[in-house]
Amino acid sequence: MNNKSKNFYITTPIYYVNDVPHIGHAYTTVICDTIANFNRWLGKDVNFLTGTDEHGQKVEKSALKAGIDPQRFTDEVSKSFFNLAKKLEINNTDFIRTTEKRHKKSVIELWKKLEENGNIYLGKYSGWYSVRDEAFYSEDEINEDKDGNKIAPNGSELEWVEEPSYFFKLSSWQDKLLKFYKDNQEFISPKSRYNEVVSFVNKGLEDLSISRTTFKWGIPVPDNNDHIIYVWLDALTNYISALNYTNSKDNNWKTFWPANIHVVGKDILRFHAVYWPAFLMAAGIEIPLKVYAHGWWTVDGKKMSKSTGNVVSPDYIIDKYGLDQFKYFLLREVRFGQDGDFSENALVKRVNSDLANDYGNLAQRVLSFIYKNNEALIPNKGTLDKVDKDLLYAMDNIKDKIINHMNNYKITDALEELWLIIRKSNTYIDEQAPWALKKTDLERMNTVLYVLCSVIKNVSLIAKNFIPIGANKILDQLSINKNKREYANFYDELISGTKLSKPEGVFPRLEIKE
Ligand code: ME8
Repeated sequence: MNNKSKNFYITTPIYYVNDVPHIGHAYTTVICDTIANFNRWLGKDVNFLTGTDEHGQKVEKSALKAGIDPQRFTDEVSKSFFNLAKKLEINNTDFIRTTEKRHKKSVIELWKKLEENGNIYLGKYSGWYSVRDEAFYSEDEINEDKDGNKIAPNGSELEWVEEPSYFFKLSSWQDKLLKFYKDNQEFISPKSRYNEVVSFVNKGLEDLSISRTTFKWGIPVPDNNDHIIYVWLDALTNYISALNYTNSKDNNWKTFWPANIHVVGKDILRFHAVYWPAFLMAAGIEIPLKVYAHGWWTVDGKKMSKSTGNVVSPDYIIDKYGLDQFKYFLLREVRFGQDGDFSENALVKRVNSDLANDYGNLAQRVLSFIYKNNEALIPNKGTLDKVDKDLLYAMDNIKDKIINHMNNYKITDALEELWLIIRKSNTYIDEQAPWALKKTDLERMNTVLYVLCSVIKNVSLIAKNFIPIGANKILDQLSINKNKREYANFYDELISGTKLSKPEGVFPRLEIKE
Protein backbone atom coordinates (compact mmCIF):
# COMPACT_ATOMS: atom_id res chain seq x y z
CA MET A 1 0.00 0.00 0.00
CA ASN A 2 1.37 3.44 -0.83
CA ASN A 3 0.76 6.29 1.58
CA LYS A 4 -2.37 7.67 -0.09
CA SER A 5 -4.06 4.31 -0.32
CA LYS A 6 -3.07 3.57 3.26
CA ASN A 7 -5.26 6.40 4.54
CA PHE A 8 -9.01 6.45 4.43
CA TYR A 9 -11.41 9.29 5.26
CA ILE A 10 -15.17 8.71 5.52
CA THR A 11 -17.94 11.03 6.69
CA THR A 12 -21.63 10.93 7.61
CA PRO A 13 -23.76 14.00 6.99
CA ILE A 14 -23.84 16.21 10.05
CA TYR A 15 -27.35 15.91 11.45
CA TYR A 16 -29.65 18.84 12.14
CA VAL A 17 -30.23 19.32 15.80
CA ASN A 18 -33.89 20.17 15.42
CA ASP A 19 -34.89 16.51 15.22
CA VAL A 20 -34.68 13.52 17.53
CA PRO A 21 -32.36 10.82 16.21
CA HIS A 22 -34.20 8.02 14.44
CA ILE A 23 -33.40 4.89 12.45
CA GLY A 24 -32.69 6.95 9.30
CA HIS A 25 -29.81 8.73 11.04
CA ALA A 26 -28.69 5.47 12.63
CA TYR A 27 -28.61 3.86 9.19
CA THR A 28 -26.14 6.32 7.66
CA THR A 29 -23.97 6.17 10.76
CA VAL A 30 -23.93 2.35 10.85
CA ILE A 31 -23.09 2.14 7.14
CA CYS A 32 -20.15 4.51 7.60
CA ASP A 33 -18.98 2.73 10.73
CA THR A 34 -18.97 -0.61 8.92
CA ILE A 35 -16.99 0.76 6.00
CA ALA A 36 -14.60 2.42 8.46
CA ASN A 37 -14.20 -0.81 10.46
CA PHE A 38 -13.52 -2.81 7.36
CA ASN A 39 -10.84 -0.45 6.09
CA ARG A 40 -9.22 -0.34 9.51
CA TRP A 41 -9.29 -4.14 9.54
CA LEU A 42 -7.45 -4.12 6.21
CA GLY A 43 -4.72 -2.13 7.92
CA LYS A 44 -5.57 1.39 6.77
CA ASP A 45 -5.35 4.50 8.88
CA VAL A 46 -8.99 5.56 9.07
CA ASN A 47 -10.52 8.90 9.89
CA PHE A 48 -14.27 8.63 10.44
CA LEU A 49 -16.17 11.85 11.04
CA THR A 50 -19.72 12.46 12.18
CA GLY A 51 -21.34 15.38 13.97
CA THR A 52 -24.15 17.90 14.14
CA ASP A 53 -25.33 20.78 11.97
CA GLU A 54 -26.38 23.48 14.40
CA HIS A 55 -26.92 26.75 12.56
CA GLY A 56 -29.63 28.16 10.30
CA GLN A 57 -33.19 29.27 10.31
CA LYS A 58 -34.64 25.82 10.96
CA VAL A 59 -32.64 25.34 14.16
CA GLU A 60 -33.28 28.93 15.26
CA LYS A 61 -37.02 28.36 14.82
CA SER A 62 -36.92 25.12 16.82
CA ALA A 63 -35.02 26.86 19.63
CA LEU A 64 -37.55 29.68 19.67
CA LYS A 65 -40.38 27.17 19.80
CA ALA A 66 -38.71 25.42 22.72
CA GLY A 67 -38.28 28.81 24.41
CA ILE A 68 -34.53 28.45 24.86
CA ASP A 69 -31.68 30.36 23.36
CA PRO A 70 -30.18 28.63 20.29
CA GLN A 71 -26.80 27.86 21.86
CA ARG A 72 -28.37 26.09 24.84
CA PHE A 73 -30.82 24.37 22.56
CA THR A 74 -28.08 23.05 20.27
CA ASP A 75 -25.92 22.00 23.23
CA GLU A 76 -28.77 19.84 24.44
CA VAL A 77 -29.88 18.35 21.16
CA SER A 78 -26.38 17.75 19.87
CA LYS A 79 -25.94 15.51 22.90
CA SER A 80 -28.73 13.23 21.68
CA PHE A 81 -26.80 12.59 18.45
CA PHE A 82 -23.59 12.15 20.40
CA ASN A 83 -25.41 9.62 22.56
CA LEU A 84 -26.75 7.82 19.50
CA ALA A 85 -23.15 7.33 18.33
CA LYS A 86 -22.33 5.89 21.77
CA LYS A 87 -25.39 3.65 21.77
CA LEU A 88 -24.40 2.33 18.33
CA GLU A 89 -20.87 1.74 19.68
CA ILE A 90 -19.38 3.25 16.55
CA ASN A 91 -15.67 3.87 16.14
CA ASN A 92 -15.71 7.47 14.96
CA THR A 93 -12.46 9.36 15.27
CA ASP A 94 -14.10 12.78 15.66
CA PHE A 95 -17.46 14.41 16.31
CA ILE A 96 -17.80 17.90 14.91
CA ARG A 97 -20.30 20.57 15.89
CA THR A 98 -20.72 23.56 13.61
CA THR A 99 -20.92 25.87 16.62
CA GLU A 100 -17.30 25.04 17.50
CA LYS A 101 -14.54 27.62 17.04
CA ARG A 102 -12.43 25.34 14.83
CA HIS A 103 -15.35 25.05 12.42
CA LYS A 104 -16.25 28.74 12.31
CA LYS A 105 -12.62 29.59 11.55
CA SER A 106 -12.64 27.29 8.51
CA VAL A 107 -15.94 28.63 7.20
CA ILE A 108 -14.64 32.21 7.34
CA GLU A 109 -11.42 31.13 5.66
CA LEU A 110 -13.29 29.34 2.86
CA TRP A 111 -15.56 32.35 2.35
CA LYS A 112 -12.53 34.62 2.05
CA LYS A 113 -10.90 32.29 -0.43
CA LEU A 114 -14.03 32.24 -2.59
CA GLU A 115 -14.23 36.04 -2.39
CA GLU A 116 -10.55 36.49 -3.25
CA ASN A 117 -10.99 34.26 -6.29
CA GLY A 118 -13.84 36.43 -7.53
CA ASN A 119 -16.63 33.94 -6.93
CA ILE A 120 -18.81 36.00 -4.59
CA TYR A 121 -20.84 39.15 -5.32
CA LEU A 122 -23.51 41.10 -3.47
CA GLY A 123 -26.99 41.20 -4.97
CA LYS A 124 -30.62 40.69 -4.04
CA TYR A 125 -32.42 37.39 -3.74
CA SER A 126 -36.08 36.92 -4.45
CA GLY A 127 -37.50 33.46 -4.69
CA TRP A 128 -38.86 30.43 -2.90
CA TYR A 129 -37.18 28.96 0.15
CA SER A 130 -37.85 25.85 2.17
CA VAL A 131 -36.87 26.20 5.80
CA ARG A 132 -37.26 22.45 6.31
CA ASP A 133 -34.71 21.69 3.59
CA GLU A 134 -32.78 24.95 4.06
CA ALA A 135 -32.88 25.11 0.28
CA PHE A 136 -33.82 27.46 -2.54
CA TYR A 137 -35.98 26.09 -5.32
CA SER A 138 -36.36 27.44 -8.84
CA GLU A 139 -39.79 28.10 -10.40
CA ASP A 140 -39.68 24.98 -12.58
CA GLU A 141 -39.27 22.73 -9.51
CA ILE A 142 -42.23 24.10 -7.60
CA ASN A 143 -45.64 22.46 -7.21
CA GLU A 144 -48.83 23.43 -5.43
CA ASP A 145 -50.58 21.44 -2.69
CA LYS A 146 -54.36 20.96 -2.58
CA ASP A 147 -54.79 24.32 -0.79
CA GLY A 148 -52.79 26.16 -3.42
CA ASN A 149 -49.66 26.55 -1.25
CA LYS A 150 -46.32 26.37 -3.01
CA ILE A 151 -44.38 23.25 -2.18
CA ALA A 152 -40.97 21.76 -3.05
CA PRO A 153 -40.71 18.49 -5.04
CA ASN A 154 -40.41 16.58 -1.74
CA GLY A 155 -43.55 18.25 -0.39
CA SER A 156 -41.89 20.69 1.98
CA GLU A 157 -43.54 24.07 2.51
CA LEU A 158 -42.07 27.07 0.72
CA GLU A 159 -41.94 30.71 1.69
CA TRP A 160 -41.23 33.72 -0.46
CA VAL A 161 -37.92 35.35 0.40
CA GLU A 162 -36.80 38.75 -0.80
CA GLU A 163 -33.64 40.14 0.73
CA PRO A 164 -30.15 41.39 0.00
CA SER A 165 -27.85 38.45 -0.45
CA TYR A 166 -24.36 37.46 -1.40
CA PHE A 167 -24.21 35.08 -4.33
CA PHE A 168 -21.78 32.37 -5.33
CA LYS A 169 -21.18 32.32 -9.10
CA LEU A 170 -22.39 28.78 -9.48
CA SER A 171 -23.44 29.37 -13.09
CA SER A 172 -19.83 29.84 -14.15
CA TRP A 173 -18.95 26.38 -12.80
CA GLN A 174 -21.47 24.46 -14.87
CA ASP A 175 -19.09 23.38 -17.64
CA LYS A 176 -16.30 22.58 -15.25
CA LEU A 177 -18.65 20.46 -13.17
CA LEU A 178 -19.87 18.59 -16.23
CA LYS A 179 -16.31 17.94 -17.31
CA PHE A 180 -15.46 16.79 -13.81
CA TYR A 181 -18.39 14.32 -13.76
CA LYS A 182 -17.37 13.03 -17.18
CA ASP A 183 -13.77 12.50 -16.13
CA ASN A 184 -14.77 11.03 -12.77
CA GLN A 185 -17.66 8.70 -13.42
CA GLU A 186 -17.15 7.14 -10.01
CA PHE A 187 -17.66 10.43 -8.20
CA ILE A 188 -21.38 9.85 -7.67
CA SER A 189 -22.91 6.48 -6.77
CA PRO A 190 -25.13 4.68 -7.50
CA LYS A 191 -25.06 5.24 -11.26
CA SER A 192 -28.73 6.28 -11.37
CA ARG A 193 -27.89 9.16 -9.01
CA TYR A 194 -24.92 10.09 -11.15
CA ASN A 195 -27.23 10.40 -14.15
CA GLU A 196 -29.71 12.44 -12.13
CA VAL A 197 -27.05 14.96 -11.10
CA VAL A 198 -25.58 15.25 -14.60
CA SER A 199 -29.01 15.92 -16.05
CA PHE A 200 -29.75 18.53 -13.35
CA VAL A 201 -26.50 20.38 -14.08
CA ASN A 202 -27.04 20.03 -17.82
CA LYS A 203 -30.28 21.98 -17.50
CA GLY A 204 -28.27 25.00 -16.37
CA LEU A 205 -27.18 26.37 -13.02
CA GLU A 206 -28.21 29.68 -11.50
CA ASP A 207 -25.97 31.57 -9.12
CA LEU A 208 -26.53 30.46 -5.56
CA SER A 209 -27.63 32.72 -2.74
CA ILE A 210 -25.13 32.14 0.07
CA SER A 211 -26.20 34.58 2.75
CA ARG A 212 -29.39 35.47 4.60
CA THR A 213 -30.34 38.61 6.51
CA THR A 214 -33.64 37.75 8.17
CA PHE A 215 -32.34 35.74 11.11
CA LYS A 216 -29.21 35.74 13.23
CA TRP A 217 -28.34 32.14 14.15
CA GLY A 218 -25.23 31.36 12.14
CA ILE A 219 -21.79 32.56 11.16
CA PRO A 220 -21.73 36.22 10.07
CA VAL A 221 -20.21 37.10 6.70
CA PRO A 222 -16.72 38.54 7.24
CA ASP A 223 -16.91 42.36 7.24
CA ASN A 224 -20.68 42.44 6.87
CA ASN A 225 -22.40 41.24 10.02
CA ASP A 226 -25.88 41.94 8.64
CA HIS A 227 -25.49 38.75 6.63
CA ILE A 228 -25.42 35.20 7.96
CA ILE A 229 -23.59 32.63 5.82
CA TYR A 230 -25.96 30.17 4.13
CA VAL A 231 -26.26 27.14 6.37
CA TRP A 232 -25.27 24.67 3.62
CA LEU A 233 -22.04 26.50 2.84
CA ASP A 234 -21.42 26.49 6.58
CA ALA A 235 -22.37 22.82 7.03
CA LEU A 236 -20.48 21.35 4.06
CA THR A 237 -17.30 22.96 5.32
CA ASN A 238 -17.38 20.61 8.34
CA TYR A 239 -15.69 17.94 6.25
CA ILE A 240 -12.58 20.05 5.96
CA SER A 241 -12.77 22.02 9.21
CA ALA A 242 -12.52 18.76 11.16
CA LEU A 243 -9.15 18.19 9.45
CA ASN A 244 -8.02 21.67 10.41
CA TYR A 245 -8.00 22.91 6.85
CA THR A 246 -6.99 26.43 7.89
CA ASN A 247 -3.62 25.02 8.88
CA SER A 248 -2.08 23.53 5.76
CA LYS A 249 0.70 22.08 7.90
CA ASP A 250 -1.74 20.04 9.95
CA ASN A 251 -1.06 16.38 9.54
CA ASN A 252 -4.71 15.38 9.43
CA TRP A 253 -5.34 17.72 6.51
CA LYS A 254 -2.33 16.45 4.60
CA THR A 255 -3.09 12.84 5.41
CA PHE A 256 -6.82 12.59 4.88
CA TRP A 257 -7.92 15.13 2.30
CA PRO A 258 -9.46 14.52 -0.21
CA ALA A 259 -12.03 12.34 1.53
CA ASN A 260 -12.52 8.85 0.11
CA ILE A 261 -16.27 8.99 0.53
CA HIS A 262 -19.08 11.20 1.79
CA VAL A 263 -22.08 8.99 2.57
CA VAL A 264 -25.37 10.91 2.38
CA GLY A 265 -29.07 10.25 2.00
CA LYS A 266 -30.47 10.82 -1.47
CA ASP A 267 -32.30 13.89 -0.09
CA ILE A 268 -29.08 15.89 0.13
CA LEU A 269 -27.25 14.68 -2.94
CA ARG A 270 -27.48 17.99 -4.81
CA PHE A 271 -25.68 19.85 -2.04
CA HIS A 272 -22.86 17.30 -1.98
CA ALA A 273 -22.53 16.53 -5.67
CA VAL A 274 -23.11 19.99 -7.17
CA TYR A 275 -22.56 22.81 -4.67
CA TRP A 276 -19.74 21.19 -2.68
CA PRO A 277 -17.45 20.35 -5.62
CA ALA A 278 -18.16 23.80 -7.10
CA PHE A 279 -17.16 25.51 -3.84
CA LEU A 280 -14.04 23.37 -3.62
CA MET A 281 -12.98 23.95 -7.22
CA ALA A 282 -13.56 27.66 -6.79
CA ALA A 283 -11.39 27.67 -3.67
CA GLY A 284 -8.70 25.57 -5.33
CA ILE A 285 -9.23 22.60 -3.02
CA GLU A 286 -9.20 18.98 -4.16
CA ILE A 287 -12.56 17.27 -4.62
CA PRO A 288 -13.47 14.12 -2.65
CA LEU A 289 -13.33 10.81 -4.47
CA LYS A 290 -16.94 9.84 -3.99
CA VAL A 291 -20.38 10.89 -2.84
CA TYR A 292 -22.58 7.87 -2.18
CA ALA A 293 -26.30 8.59 -1.94
CA HIS A 294 -28.21 5.88 -0.10
CA GLY A 295 -31.92 5.25 -0.19
CA TRP A 296 -34.74 6.16 2.13
CA TRP A 297 -36.25 4.10 4.94
CA THR A 298 -39.96 4.03 5.42
CA VAL A 299 -41.62 2.35 8.40
CA ASP A 300 -44.28 -0.28 7.84
CA GLY A 301 -44.67 1.15 4.35
CA LYS A 302 -45.16 4.75 5.48
CA LYS A 303 -42.97 7.83 5.47
CA MET A 304 -41.51 8.40 8.94
CA SER A 305 -42.77 11.65 10.44
CA LYS A 306 -43.51 13.20 13.77
CA SER A 307 -47.04 14.03 12.66
CA THR A 308 -47.79 10.40 11.69
CA GLY A 309 -46.24 9.37 15.01
CA ASN A 310 -44.27 6.49 13.43
CA VAL A 311 -40.74 7.69 14.09
CA VAL A 312 -38.71 4.68 15.23
CA SER A 313 -36.14 5.28 17.93
CA PRO A 314 -32.89 3.31 17.54
CA ASP A 315 -32.62 3.05 21.34
CA TYR A 316 -35.96 1.28 21.50
CA ILE A 317 -35.02 -1.25 18.80
CA ILE A 318 -31.54 -1.88 20.20
CA ASP A 319 -32.85 -2.42 23.73
CA LYS A 320 -35.55 -4.75 22.46
CA TYR A 321 -33.60 -6.84 19.90
CA GLY A 322 -29.88 -6.14 20.38
CA LEU A 323 -27.29 -3.94 18.72
CA ASP A 324 -25.79 -6.47 16.30
CA GLN A 325 -29.27 -7.55 15.34
CA PHE A 326 -30.26 -3.97 14.51
CA LYS A 327 -27.04 -3.32 12.58
CA TYR A 328 -27.24 -6.57 10.64
CA PHE A 329 -30.80 -5.85 9.59
CA LEU A 330 -29.93 -2.35 8.36
CA LEU A 331 -26.90 -3.54 6.45
CA ARG A 332 -28.35 -6.69 4.95
CA GLU A 333 -32.01 -6.01 4.34
CA VAL A 334 -31.60 -3.27 1.78
CA ARG A 335 -29.03 -3.04 -0.96
CA PHE A 336 -26.89 0.04 -0.26
CA GLY A 337 -28.31 2.79 -2.44
CA GLN A 338 -31.88 1.52 -2.56
CA ASP A 339 -34.94 2.41 -0.50
CA GLY A 340 -36.08 0.10 2.25
CA ASP A 341 -38.90 -0.57 4.62
CA PHE A 342 -38.39 -1.06 8.33
CA SER A 343 -40.65 -3.31 10.34
CA GLU A 344 -40.03 -5.27 13.51
CA ASN A 345 -41.41 -8.39 11.82
CA ALA A 346 -38.90 -8.14 8.99
CA LEU A 347 -36.08 -7.59 11.48
CA VAL A 348 -37.02 -10.66 13.53
CA LYS A 349 -37.34 -12.77 10.40
CA ARG A 350 -33.98 -11.67 9.02
CA VAL A 351 -32.18 -12.12 12.36
CA ASN A 352 -33.68 -15.55 12.98
CA SER A 353 -32.80 -16.87 9.56
CA ASP A 354 -29.29 -15.42 9.14
CA LEU A 355 -27.92 -14.85 12.62
CA ALA A 356 -29.67 -17.50 14.72
CA ASN A 357 -30.14 -20.33 12.19
CA ASP A 358 -27.07 -19.89 10.01
CA TYR A 359 -24.12 -18.19 11.73
CA GLY A 360 -25.04 -18.63 15.39
CA ASN A 361 -26.04 -22.23 14.89
CA LEU A 362 -22.85 -23.08 13.00
CA ALA A 363 -20.65 -21.74 15.81
CA GLN A 364 -22.78 -23.23 18.56
CA ARG A 365 -23.01 -26.75 17.14
CA VAL A 366 -19.27 -26.98 16.37
CA LEU A 367 -18.04 -25.42 19.60
CA SER A 368 -20.36 -27.30 21.92
CA PHE A 369 -19.55 -30.58 20.15
CA ILE A 370 -15.83 -29.96 20.74
CA TYR A 371 -16.53 -28.92 24.30
CA LYS A 372 -18.31 -32.17 25.02
CA ASN A 373 -16.27 -34.57 22.92
CA ASN A 374 -12.72 -33.22 22.71
CA GLU A 375 -12.16 -31.90 26.23
CA ALA A 376 -12.77 -28.37 24.96
CA LEU A 377 -9.51 -28.43 22.98
CA ILE A 378 -8.92 -27.34 19.38
CA PRO A 379 -8.67 -30.75 17.68
CA ASN A 380 -5.73 -32.11 15.71
CA LYS A 381 -5.65 -31.05 12.11
CA GLY A 382 -4.58 -34.44 10.74
CA THR A 383 -4.67 -34.99 6.98
CA LEU A 384 -7.03 -32.90 4.88
CA ASP A 385 -9.28 -34.56 2.32
CA LYS A 386 -10.40 -32.88 -0.89
CA VAL A 387 -13.71 -31.78 0.62
CA ASP A 388 -11.84 -30.09 3.49
CA LYS A 389 -9.48 -28.33 1.12
CA ASP A 390 -12.45 -27.27 -1.00
CA LEU A 391 -14.14 -25.62 1.96
CA LEU A 392 -10.96 -23.83 3.06
CA TYR A 393 -10.32 -22.75 -0.51
CA ALA A 394 -13.88 -21.43 -0.81
CA MET A 395 -13.38 -19.40 2.39
CA ASP A 396 -10.22 -17.86 0.99
CA ASN A 397 -11.88 -17.09 -2.30
CA ILE A 398 -14.87 -15.52 -0.62
CA LYS A 399 -12.62 -13.35 1.53
CA ASP A 400 -11.11 -11.88 -1.67
CA LYS A 401 -14.55 -11.29 -3.14
CA ILE A 402 -15.70 -9.58 0.05
CA ILE A 403 -12.70 -7.26 0.04
CA ASN A 404 -13.45 -6.40 -3.55
CA HIS A 405 -17.12 -5.71 -2.76
CA MET A 406 -16.23 -3.56 0.22
CA ASN A 407 -13.68 -1.58 -1.81
CA ASN A 408 -16.61 -0.85 -4.12
CA TYR A 409 -18.98 -0.15 -1.21
CA LYS A 410 -21.15 -3.15 -2.03
CA ILE A 411 -22.02 -3.91 1.56
CA THR A 412 -25.00 -6.14 0.94
CA ASP A 413 -23.07 -8.18 -1.62
CA ALA A 414 -20.25 -8.62 0.87
CA LEU A 415 -22.66 -10.00 3.47
CA GLU A 416 -24.34 -12.27 0.92
CA GLU A 417 -20.92 -13.65 0.04
CA LEU A 418 -20.06 -14.25 3.72
CA TRP A 419 -23.30 -16.12 4.21
CA LEU A 420 -22.49 -18.39 1.28
CA ILE A 421 -19.55 -19.81 3.21
CA ILE A 422 -21.57 -19.99 6.43
CA ARG A 423 -24.25 -22.04 4.66
CA LYS A 424 -21.62 -24.15 2.88
CA SER A 425 -20.10 -24.91 6.28
CA ASN A 426 -23.47 -25.96 7.68
CA THR A 427 -23.85 -28.33 4.73
CA TYR A 428 -20.31 -29.61 5.27
CA ILE A 429 -21.00 -30.43 8.91
CA ASP A 430 -24.23 -32.24 7.98
CA GLU A 431 -22.44 -34.26 5.31
CA GLN A 432 -19.30 -35.04 7.30
CA ALA A 433 -21.40 -35.79 10.39
CA PRO A 434 -18.75 -35.63 13.16
CA TRP A 435 -21.28 -37.22 15.57
CA ALA A 436 -21.16 -40.38 13.42
CA LEU A 437 -17.36 -40.21 13.02
CA LYS A 438 -17.10 -40.16 16.80
CA LYS A 439 -18.03 -43.82 16.74
CA THR A 440 -16.03 -44.86 13.67
CA ASP A 441 -13.04 -42.60 13.00
CA LEU A 442 -11.83 -40.19 15.70
CA GLU A 443 -8.95 -38.91 13.61
CA ARG A 444 -11.28 -37.90 10.79
CA MET A 445 -13.73 -36.38 13.28
CA ASN A 446 -10.91 -34.19 14.58
CA THR A 447 -9.94 -33.05 11.10
CA VAL A 448 -13.52 -32.10 10.28
CA LEU A 449 -13.85 -30.12 13.51
CA TYR A 450 -10.48 -28.45 12.94
CA VAL A 451 -11.54 -27.33 9.46
CA LEU A 452 -14.81 -26.00 10.84
CA CYS A 453 -13.04 -24.05 13.58
CA SER A 454 -10.73 -22.51 10.98
CA VAL A 455 -13.66 -21.41 8.87
CA ILE A 456 -15.61 -20.08 11.87
CA LYS A 457 -12.54 -18.12 12.92
CA ASN A 458 -12.15 -16.53 9.48
CA VAL A 459 -15.87 -15.88 9.05
CA SER A 460 -15.83 -14.13 12.43
CA LEU A 461 -12.74 -12.08 11.60
CA ILE A 462 -14.71 -10.64 8.69
CA ALA A 463 -18.08 -10.52 10.48
CA LYS A 464 -16.68 -8.47 13.34
CA ASN A 465 -16.57 -5.46 11.01
CA PHE A 466 -20.35 -5.67 10.60
CA ILE A 467 -21.62 -7.23 13.84
CA PRO A 468 -18.76 -6.72 16.27
CA ILE A 469 -20.34 -7.89 19.51
CA GLY A 470 -21.41 -11.37 18.44
CA ALA A 471 -18.47 -12.05 16.14
CA ASN A 472 -16.00 -11.05 18.86
CA LYS A 473 -17.79 -13.32 21.34
CA ILE A 474 -17.35 -16.24 18.97
CA LEU A 475 -13.66 -15.35 18.56
CA ASP A 476 -13.40 -15.25 22.37
CA GLN A 477 -14.92 -18.71 22.55
CA LEU A 478 -12.33 -19.88 20.02
CA SER A 479 -9.65 -18.36 22.29
CA ILE A 480 -8.39 -16.05 19.55
CA ASN A 481 -6.28 -13.34 21.11
CA LYS A 482 -7.89 -9.88 20.96
CA ASN A 483 -4.94 -8.43 19.06
CA LYS A 484 -4.94 -11.23 16.50
CA ARG A 485 -8.18 -10.34 14.80
CA GLU A 486 -7.04 -8.28 11.83
CA TYR A 487 -6.87 -9.10 8.16
CA ALA A 488 -3.20 -9.95 8.70
CA ASN A 489 -4.35 -12.79 10.98
CA PHE A 490 -6.54 -14.40 8.37
CA TYR A 491 -3.91 -17.04 7.58
CA ASP A 492 -2.92 -17.71 11.19
CA GLU A 493 -3.30 -21.44 11.76
CA LEU A 494 -5.29 -22.55 14.76
CA ILE A 495 -3.13 -24.32 17.31
CA SER A 496 -4.33 -27.78 18.17
CA GLY A 497 -4.67 -28.33 21.88
CA THR A 498 -5.67 -24.72 22.62
CA LYS A 499 -8.29 -24.70 25.35
CA LEU A 500 -11.64 -23.25 24.31
CA SER A 501 -13.87 -21.33 26.67
CA LYS A 502 -17.35 -22.60 27.45
CA PRO A 503 -19.51 -22.07 24.37
CA GLU A 504 -22.63 -19.99 24.71
CA GLY A 505 -25.27 -19.20 22.10
CA VAL A 506 -24.48 -15.78 20.67
CA PHE A 507 -27.48 -15.07 18.47
CA PRO A 508 -30.62 -16.38 20.18
CA ARG A 509 -33.82 -16.71 18.19
CA LEU A 510 -36.00 -13.64 18.56
CA GLU A 511 -39.68 -13.45 19.06
CA ILE A 512 -41.85 -10.47 18.32
CA LYS A 513 -42.57 -9.00 21.73
CA GLU A 514 -45.49 -6.63 22.01
O1 ME8 B 1 -29.77 17.07 5.90
N1 ME8 B 1 -33.97 7.10 5.61
O2 ME8 B 1 -29.41 16.80 8.17
P1 ME8 B 1 -30.60 15.80 8.57
C1 ME8 B 1 -32.65 7.08 5.39
N2 ME8 B 1 -27.82 18.84 8.24
N3 ME8 B 1 -31.81 8.03 5.83
C2 ME8 B 1 -32.32 9.04 6.53
C3 ME8 B 1 -33.71 9.13 6.81
C4 ME8 B 1 -34.54 8.09 6.31
N4 ME8 B 1 -35.85 8.08 6.51
N5 ME8 B 1 -33.91 10.26 7.50
C5 ME8 B 1 -32.69 10.85 7.69
C6 ME8 B 1 -29.20 17.33 6.95
N6 ME8 B 1 -31.74 10.12 7.09
C7 ME8 B 1 -28.04 18.32 6.94
C8 ME8 B 1 -26.81 17.62 6.41
S1 ME8 B 1 -24.23 17.58 5.71
C9 ME8 B 1 -23.06 18.73 5.37
C10 ME8 B 1 -25.60 18.49 6.29
C11 ME8 B 1 -30.29 10.39 7.08
O3 ME8 B 1 -30.60 15.75 10.05
C12 ME8 B 1 -29.76 10.54 5.65
O4 ME8 B 1 -28.38 10.30 5.65
O5 ME8 B 1 -31.84 16.14 7.87
C13 ME8 B 1 -29.99 11.99 5.38
O6 ME8 B 1 -29.19 12.50 4.33
C14 ME8 B 1 -29.59 12.59 6.71
O7 ME8 B 1 -30.06 11.66 7.69
C15 ME8 B 1 -30.26 13.94 6.86
O8 ME8 B 1 -30.04 14.41 8.10
